Amino acid sequence: MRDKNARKILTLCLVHQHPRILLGFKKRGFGEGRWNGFGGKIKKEEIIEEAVKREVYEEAGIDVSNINKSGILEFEFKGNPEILEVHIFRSDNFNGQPKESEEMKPKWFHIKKIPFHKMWPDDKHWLPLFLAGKKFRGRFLFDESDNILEHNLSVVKRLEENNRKRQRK
Ligand code: 6U4
Repeated sequence: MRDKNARKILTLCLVHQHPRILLGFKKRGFGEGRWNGFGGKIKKEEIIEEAVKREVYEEAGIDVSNINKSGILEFEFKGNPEILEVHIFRSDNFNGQPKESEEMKPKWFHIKKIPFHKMWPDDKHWLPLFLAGKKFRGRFLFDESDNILEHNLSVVKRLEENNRKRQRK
């Protein structure tokens, strides 16, 4: 059995106002130099939805009100026992004007012009499901250069909600 302590829960939120999507250019930290949604770690006192809203506000300067969970993905790196469990949320509504933060530079992209070549390599697999309004679960294994070695991804009817229990431990 895998050590549960090696699991890190992260959030990722994408604002999708058809036909555009808001991405942020990560200026520093994990995933630096890539376009991605907004998100990060969950603080001890937070439930996951609070963490989603806080991270979007901190990184893009906007308030997302209605958020819905779209997917749960597990990321692993060969030779590293840590599992990143990323909870992906969508929002189609927000207050404020997206503005650059220390961590991210937000920009709208037409969904036909998503810069997949400058994103995490898994994004081209699951983002089409996200844009189609599907719910999904999956796992990706990367090598040390972030190439995908193995992956599985499936559309699900419902996403199991076991993360709150885990957070409160
Ligand atoms: P801090 O604590 O701010 O320095 P940082 O290194 O910036 O942390 P973190 O942990 O806050 O990063 O957030 C990492 C973000 O990257 C989360 O929103 C989840 C997302 N992420 C991680 N792996 C990803 C992957 N393979 N594909 C993807 N997003 C990923 O699309």
